Amino acid sequence: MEHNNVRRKIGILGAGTWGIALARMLANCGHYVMVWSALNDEIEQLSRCREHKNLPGVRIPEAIQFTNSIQEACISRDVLVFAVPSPIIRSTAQMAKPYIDKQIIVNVAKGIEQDTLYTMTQVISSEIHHRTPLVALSGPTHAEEVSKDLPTTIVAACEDISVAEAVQDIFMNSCLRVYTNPDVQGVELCGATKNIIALAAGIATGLGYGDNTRAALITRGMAEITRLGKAMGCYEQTFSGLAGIGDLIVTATSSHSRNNRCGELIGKGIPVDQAIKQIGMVVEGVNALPATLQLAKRYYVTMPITEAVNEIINGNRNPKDIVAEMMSRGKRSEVGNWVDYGYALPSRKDVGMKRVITYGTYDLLHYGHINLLQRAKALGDYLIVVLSSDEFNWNEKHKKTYFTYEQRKKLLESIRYVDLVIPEENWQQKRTDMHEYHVDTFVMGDDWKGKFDFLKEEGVEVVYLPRTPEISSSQIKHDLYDAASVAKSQTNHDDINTDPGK
Ligand code: C2G
Repeated sequence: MEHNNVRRKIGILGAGTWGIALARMLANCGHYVMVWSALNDEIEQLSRCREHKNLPGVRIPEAIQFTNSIQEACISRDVLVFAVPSPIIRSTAQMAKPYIDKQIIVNVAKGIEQDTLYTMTQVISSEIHHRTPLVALSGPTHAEEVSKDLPTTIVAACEDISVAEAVQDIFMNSCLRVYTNPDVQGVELCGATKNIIALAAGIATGLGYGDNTRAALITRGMAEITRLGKAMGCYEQTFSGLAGIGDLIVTATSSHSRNNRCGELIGKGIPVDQAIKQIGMVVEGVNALPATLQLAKRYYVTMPITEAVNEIINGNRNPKDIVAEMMSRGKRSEVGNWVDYGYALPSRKDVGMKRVITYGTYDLLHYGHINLLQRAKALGDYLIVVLSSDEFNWNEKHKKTYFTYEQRKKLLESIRYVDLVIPEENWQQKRTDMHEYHVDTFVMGDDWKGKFDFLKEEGVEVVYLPRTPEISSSQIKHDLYDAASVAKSQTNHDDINTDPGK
């Protein structure tokens, strides 16, 4: 196997299929590789037989050392690769912590921790507090094919490009092409959530559906993962890259994929726990469901395929019923905001794009406002904010805003959820606004609950969303005033104390 002449000492934590496939590749590149597992029998068997049960016919190089001592696997290594299943990443990091100092830490486990909602590098970092940023290594990489040296690509994601490039140098060879990416969170989010879509694809196959359905699930599945990633601040390009659509394609279309195979068994009517048992290996898509749904809720993102898989995995719904329900969902535009593409649609009824409107002063913009705007946008495809003019605020609301209308407008237009900002000049304009802007849904915080129900007569949905209780523009002004008063009295006090006349 051709590679550059970098020789490194590498510890692989985890002797599963992927850990062994990586160990074999790295050893064949001349690196010094030691593999650790907590399972003594597994270590003994691998060391003696030099073959992994899930990689039949693949010879494990004699040069690879095996150990059940995590200290031996970590000490004096240049690189440590976390290759254990996602549920034991945290405990493995706790065991390795005493023996970690300058090693580059690479994570290849794919998952999101429930409750903390941490990605795997975040879980490891929360345990070891490493000085060097961690690397997520993820992409369309079936271990079975890597172990046969079939051409493969992968992404080394790290916030520090020099560390990502160091890992690129170590792992790259004539069979594995490594790309770098600074978007660690996006790469790891893809790695975890694509397994859920692969479960869905397998379920569809098990139900007897064909390639069309699988292609639809892959495409719309990637769309919902991308929506979540963008809401979390990830790079959109990551999702159309190797770790995103690349890994989803390979996982959702291949018999190598445990998630795909497990889904197929479930689609054929085998109970979930029996299907997982029959696969005999960790089905990461099942592990990723709770955390992904928690993330979707936190970021107010709809993920219909993920929600459907969750319903099936938790045995609440029959797969066939769910597919029928998904096929009869409300009409949608695939691209969301046609207006962004230069289209001014005369009516929303024809194309199913939902237009949402909300009103407010939005002075001293704060996260309570952002929460409202984020949730309002999640109710449709296009969000119009009708912003109180300076005159309307002064004459009608008796508010003197800190920022002018133009300044407040500029702030709102910079928010990704906001598509259009127009002036609110009087209380009466709402009825005509509903028609002039082809509104489907009117949204306000629930401090206005009931006040605008009359707009239902204009054919729009009226939604009141819970306010963010602890923050308001007036609270900010109040707190700042108090702080200024305390500072002023402190200065006066100091002046008195240092007054030479005293
Ligand atoms: N909001 C919120 N949570 C907060 C503060 C505000 O959800 N902590 C919501 C409000 O309920 C409102 C929007 O953010 O839906 C804008 O709030 P304001 O700027 O205070 O708007 P307001 O002065 O209520 O003007 O015609 C309607 C008026 O223009 C609304």
